[in-house]
Amino acid sequence: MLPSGVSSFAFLSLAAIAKAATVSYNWDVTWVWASPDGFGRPVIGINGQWPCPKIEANLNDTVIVNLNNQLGNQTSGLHFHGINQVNSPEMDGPSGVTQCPVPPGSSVQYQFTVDTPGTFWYHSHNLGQYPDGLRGPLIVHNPNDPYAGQYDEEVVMTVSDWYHTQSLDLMRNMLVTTNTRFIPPFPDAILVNEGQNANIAFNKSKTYRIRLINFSALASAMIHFDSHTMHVIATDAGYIQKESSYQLRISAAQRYDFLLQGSTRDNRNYPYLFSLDTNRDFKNASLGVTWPHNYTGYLVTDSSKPMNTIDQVSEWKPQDDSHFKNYEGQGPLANYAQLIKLDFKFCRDVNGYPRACFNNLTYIDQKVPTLYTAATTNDSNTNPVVYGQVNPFVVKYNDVIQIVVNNLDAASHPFHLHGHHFQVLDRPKSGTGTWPGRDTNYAKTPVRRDTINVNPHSYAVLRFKADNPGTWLFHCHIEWHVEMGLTATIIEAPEKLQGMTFPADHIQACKAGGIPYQGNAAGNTQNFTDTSGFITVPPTTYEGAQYTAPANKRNIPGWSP
Ligand SMILES: *[C@@H]1O[C@H](CO)[C@@H](O)[C@H](O)[C@H]1NC(C)=O
Ligand SMILES: *[C@@H]1O[C@H](CO)[C@@H](O)[C@H](O)[C@H]1NC(C)=O
Ligand SMILES: *[C@@H]1O[C@H](CO)[C@@H](O)[C@H](O)[C@H]1NC(C)=O
Ligand SMILES: *[C@@H]1O[C@H](CO)[C@@H](O)[C@H](O)[C@H]1NC(C)=O
Ligand SMILES: *[C@@H]1O[C@H](CO)[C@@H](O)[C@H](O)[C@H]1NC(C)=O
Ligand SMILES: *[C@@H]1O[C@H](CO)[C@@H](O)[C@H](O)[C@H]1NC(C)=O
Ligand SMILES: *[C@@H]1O[C@H](CO)[C@@H](O)[C@H](O)[C@H]1NC(C)=O
Ligand SMILES: *[C@@H]1O[C@H](CO)[C@@H](O)[C@H](O)[C@H]1NC(C)=O
Ligand SMILES: *[C@@H]1O[C@H](CO)[C@@H](O)[C@H](O)[C@H]1NC(C)=O
Ligand SMILES: [Cu+2]
Repeated sequence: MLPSGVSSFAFLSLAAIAKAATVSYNWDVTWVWASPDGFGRPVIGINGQWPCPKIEANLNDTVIVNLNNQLGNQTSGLHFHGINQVNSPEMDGPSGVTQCPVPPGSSVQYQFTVDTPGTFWYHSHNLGQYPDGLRGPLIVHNPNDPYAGQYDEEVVMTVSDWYHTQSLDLMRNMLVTTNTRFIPPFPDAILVNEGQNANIAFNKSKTYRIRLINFSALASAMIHFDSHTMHVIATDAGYIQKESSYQLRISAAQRYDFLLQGSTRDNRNYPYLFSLDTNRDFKNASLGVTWPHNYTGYLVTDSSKPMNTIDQVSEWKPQDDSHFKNYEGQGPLANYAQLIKLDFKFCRDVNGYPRACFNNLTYIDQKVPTLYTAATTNDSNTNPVVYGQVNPFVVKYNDVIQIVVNNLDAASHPFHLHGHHFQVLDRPKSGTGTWPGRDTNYAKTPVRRDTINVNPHSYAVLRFKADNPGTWLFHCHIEWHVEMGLTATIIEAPEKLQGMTFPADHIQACKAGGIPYQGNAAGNTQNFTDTSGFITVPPTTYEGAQYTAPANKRNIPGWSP
């Protein structure tokens, strides 16, 4: 995309006069050997390379990704995190929701318009696959950026937890009846820019726009730059009124755009510190708070000078991101028509396996992808029964919806909504208890995000307008909790989804995997409310929460059910 040697600034200026274009990527999903922290292991890459490439486009461009699954022994797929897929809900990507998992040897094309500028990412939304490496940045440049002129260059930084064991094995070890305390896998390392050598060439007479993305499966990161204040300008992909932060905490899947202004005080190389937060609640000292994985990188102003000072903070006290203000000064969406209250806690299924529940129900993947059910069940598609136990909530077109998440757990969890950037009306501190049921004292100019960290024993109040027909997941973005079923599905404006059609290659992926793509959750095309054949108990063997290999596919090389 961006030829090397051309600065991002030049790219932006050109973009201002360019008209909407199509950017295309031809990607084979492949196994690659990599050792980002010195420990070698197979990772999932693209076209034989890892880290995965960046997608880069201008506002209103069309992005096309031709995906061919060359893994040989696992299904795949891609989700474009934060892209709302207006008029293209079938391109959202989660397996079992908006498409069938792509079997080895099959291809699908993703095509969508990028109608919101900002910092996004893409990742597999199939099996517990992205912690194995299938993830990358997705940047949408804005020719009319309100902060243009306030920075000279752009830098994309990613941070993530990292595991030495492949996800499938981690998942199988986690989903056992003896895991009575719902313990997730703990990371072996922290990666910055998919490695551990992420110094930034820093010209102290310039200002940099840092686009920070958290690729984590579990951990959040704390961030601090020695002697430099972060001037935050966007959260996820929502512009905010510029605010100075000394420390930030970025949860899995969140993004921050901030400006770092060079300091001309001296010619030091300045360290910065990322600390992985694997604590249940870092604010609660009685829980034994530790910071086992740190990364120190440098803003390098002069590479001949030493890089040996370690950045340290006496205490992590990150800025409260729920107090940021949206750029336009918009108030909360008024007069909400529907309240979706989600009480989250861990739970066990009838076989004693560890699960996560909303309102005492865990998400159970069905036979037919939810969007395909919405499209093919005539006007029964407004009846939540036809979707099975995917925790469906049917909402009406153009209604304002309020989601309340009560986190009854002792750890914080980052919740993500597909298809929308919601307003964060309230997100009180840990230990506050459940939502009191009153709509008072909300943010006056609420921040817009697509992922919000909900504090332990506390809650969050979110609003969005149901103006984007589709089937959109609302889930915890800790990948291990997704696989435990911490997911609900918003069935948005189903009356507008009736009869919608799907690209032939997407249907072909279903056929190749032996998966039904019409009718209710069990594929019944005659009697939509007949629930026989629905999956009502989570599987007891882990073959990927989103995919059960049909019997006739189990002999593909390397597949070990
Ligand atoms: C992008 O598309 C929207 C909606 O069609 C339009 O209002 C806007 O001006 C476009 N922006 C650019 C930079 O092309
Ligand atoms: C740093 O930026 C200034 C202002 O743009 C420029 O004059 C100078 O040459 C740059 N220094 C280096 C080492 O690139
Ligand atoms: C990324 O998000 C995860 C999950 O919330 C968190 O544990 C981790 O610390 C974050 N990483 C960074 C560098 O903020
Ligand atoms: C990581 O950094 C934090 C904050 O400076 C510090 O408290 C902690 O001891 C460090 N951890 C390790 C393993 O060095
Ligand atoms: C979940 O189950 C508990 C215990 O059986 C019950 O007290 C609670 O009301 C249930 N919650 C919902 C939302 O149904
Ligand atoms: C801190 O953790 C302890 C032990 O789990 C718990 O009893 C207490 O309520 C927590 N405090 C807050 C403010 O959440
Ligand atoms: C669904 O609608 C189609 C088109 O109107 C019709 O042919 C079909 O019989 C209907 N199916 C059921 C089960 O009602
Ligand atoms: C559809 O299935 C439901 C549930 O099994 C049953 O009650 C109903 O009678 C069936 N409708 C028809 C038309 O067969
Ligand atoms: C799939 O193949 C890769 C690369 O050979 C291997 O590392 C991985 O363990 C295999 N996975 C399964 C489930 O067989
Ligand atoms: Cu979670």
